[in-house]
Amino acid sequence: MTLEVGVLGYRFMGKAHANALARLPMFFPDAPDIERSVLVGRDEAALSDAADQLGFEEISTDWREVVDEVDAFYNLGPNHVHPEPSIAALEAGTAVFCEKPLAPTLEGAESMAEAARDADVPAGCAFNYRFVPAIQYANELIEAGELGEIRHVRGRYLQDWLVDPDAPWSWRNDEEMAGSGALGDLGAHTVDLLQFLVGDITRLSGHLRTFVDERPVEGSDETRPVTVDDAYSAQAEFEGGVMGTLEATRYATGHKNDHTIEIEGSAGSLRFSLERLNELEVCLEGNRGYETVLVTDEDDPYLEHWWPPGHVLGWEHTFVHENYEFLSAVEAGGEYEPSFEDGLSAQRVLAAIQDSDERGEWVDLE
Ligand code: SOE
Repeated sequence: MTLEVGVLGYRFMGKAHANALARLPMFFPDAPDIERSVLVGRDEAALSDAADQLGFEEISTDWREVVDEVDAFYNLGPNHVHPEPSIAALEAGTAVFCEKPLAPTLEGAESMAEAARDADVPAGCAFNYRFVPAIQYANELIEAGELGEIRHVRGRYLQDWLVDPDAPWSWRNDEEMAGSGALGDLGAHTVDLLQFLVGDITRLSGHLRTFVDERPVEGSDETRPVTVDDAYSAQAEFEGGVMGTLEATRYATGHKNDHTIEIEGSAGSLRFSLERLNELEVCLEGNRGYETVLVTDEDDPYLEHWWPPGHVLGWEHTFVHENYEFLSAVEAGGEYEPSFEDGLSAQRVLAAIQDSDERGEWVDLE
């Protein structure tokens, strides 16, 4: 069986997923056969160039024509485009893979999760960082009880692309289109990773801040308002009383894409940094401090598909791994995680952080 894949979006995420789809037959021979069938966008000329470059057979400027024609629909557009086409695809019985955050608003995410519950096909939220081999290894250590009882978690995601007040306005600065700023764009990753590794957040206190209120529109004299946060921080309690702190910003000068996770338990601890994604720092019982484990052995998660030990992987491989799992679930008619339910769970946390910031008090999650 060949799975026909339709992809909405051809910029950053469109390229990351198209690259993954192209790598699958080369490196994951047991992955389902796929066809990069149709690329969806609005600007016909740009779309046509992108389709040639990314290896798609056809283009369409109307997602309505595509959602029930393909076996899997990838929604890689800006956040405000996530709900409607994804719900339409699920209602047509087409599997959906949607970028994070699941939606700009909690209501949007709830409708998407409801459509996913009613559908008989996988609905995945593309939290690609779960598929870093070192993160999968960290999860194995935690599940095997190597850290003992977990007490503390810390997650921070630091970028600096908005430090310059003249950096141009984009949809990522707009509440209608993005929902939130650093919170949804970066915080969604941290929330998902920590909930994946440690368990659900049960209550939290959040803080948001916008540092620059308007930005220039590229190629014009106009400026537009920034209506989302530039940074957030939160204190959170996880299931079992685990204490957590989370933060993200687009103003951390010198930090390009710096996502770090730290977890300490009664028997051991671990640290992960996306900037050194082939490594996991671990301190296990009996250790006097941390040791750095290179997670590139053949028996490490996904590594048998790639290069000999020590021949490191990069950011793009996380997309190959998630596409492999998602498309395998589509072919088998099975479950895929992270699902829309996981996307909704992260969205509830994002909404609670906003709510807490507005109310100036701790907020409980149900
Ligand atoms: C931009 O801030 C961005 O590309 C995010 O949208 C991605 O989700 C993250 O992985 C890297 O940074």
